Amino acid sequence: MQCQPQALRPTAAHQYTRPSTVERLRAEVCSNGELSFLMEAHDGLSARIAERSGFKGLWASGLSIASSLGFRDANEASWSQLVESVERIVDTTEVPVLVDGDGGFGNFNNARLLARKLCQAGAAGVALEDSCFPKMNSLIGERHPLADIDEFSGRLRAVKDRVAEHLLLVARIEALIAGHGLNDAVLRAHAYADAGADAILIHSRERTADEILSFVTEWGNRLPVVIVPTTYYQTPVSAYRDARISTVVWANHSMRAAAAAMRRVCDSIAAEESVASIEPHIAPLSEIFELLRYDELALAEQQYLHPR
Ligand code: SPV
Ligand code: MG
Repeated sequence: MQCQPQALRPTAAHQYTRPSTVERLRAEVCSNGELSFLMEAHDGLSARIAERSGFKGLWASGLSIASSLGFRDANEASWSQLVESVERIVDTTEVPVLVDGDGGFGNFNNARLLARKLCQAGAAGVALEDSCFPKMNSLIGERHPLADIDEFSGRLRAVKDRVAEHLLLVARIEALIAGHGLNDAVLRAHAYADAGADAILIHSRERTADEILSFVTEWGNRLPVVIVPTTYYQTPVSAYRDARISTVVWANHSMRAAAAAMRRVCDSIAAEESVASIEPHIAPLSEIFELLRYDELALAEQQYLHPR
C-alpha cells in the first residue's frame, strides 16, 4: 500500500490547489545551484516561528523532538511519538517538513512502516541514517556502530518501494562520525544512490568543514548534498555555495535557544519570587495569540457559531 501525498488528502480545501509538499521540498533540497536552508522545529510553536522567519522548509530534528519530550536522542522516543510530533509540526505550518527518521527504528520493515506513517502525517521527506538500533546522537560519545552497507541499502529500497515519489528520501551517512574515513563515506554514498536515495546527507562533528568539503569534492554531486553544520558553525555559508552543496540544516538552534531562555527566566523568577522583572524579556501573550491565529478562530465563530 502506498500512502497518499498530502496534497490529495481530503483534509483542507487549500491542500488541493497548492503543489504537494514533497515537490516543494524537492525544489528546496534538490534544486541545482541555489543553497537552501532548513530550520529545526520540534513542535507546533517552533515550526510556526521558523516559518514566520521566512524559512522555506523545516527539519523535524530527532534530537530536538526527543529533548522537548524529555528523552535522550538514543531512540528513547518511539516511532509513534516521533510521528505525533511531526503531525503537530505539519499541521501548524505550510512549508515542507523533512523528518529526521534516525535509522528507521529497526530493519527495513520498521523503516518502511515509519515512512508510510510519516507520509500519512503529511511529512514531505525523511532522512534515514546508516546507524544501528538503538542509535546514539552523533555529537556525543564514541558508540556509533555503522549498519552494513547492503542491509542499509535494503532499508532505503524498502522505503522507496513503499512511499515512492510521495516522500523525499535522504540517505544520511555516519561514516565520518564513526571514524571510518572518507573512502567509506563515498562508497556508502554511491551504494545509497543506487538504492534510490534522492539526496545524501553527510554528517561530521569536526570543528571545521574540511572533511565535508573533501567529501563533496570526491562525490562530485551525483546526488544533491545536505549538511548539518552544528559543530563547524564558524564556516561561512559562502563556502557551501562555492562547493555547490544543496542544503544546510540548522538542526537544533530553536530548541537550544528555548532551553537557554527558559533557564534564565526560571532562575530569575525563583530568585526574585516575582515575574515583574522578566516581563519585558519574554514574548507578550499577544504575540502567542497572533502566532497561533486566534483571529482566525474569532472570524470562524462569526461564520459558523453566530451566523447573521
Ligand atoms: C538531529 O537534529 O537530531 C540530528 C543532527 O540528527 S545531530 O544532532 O547532529 O545528529
Ligand atoms: Mg537526529
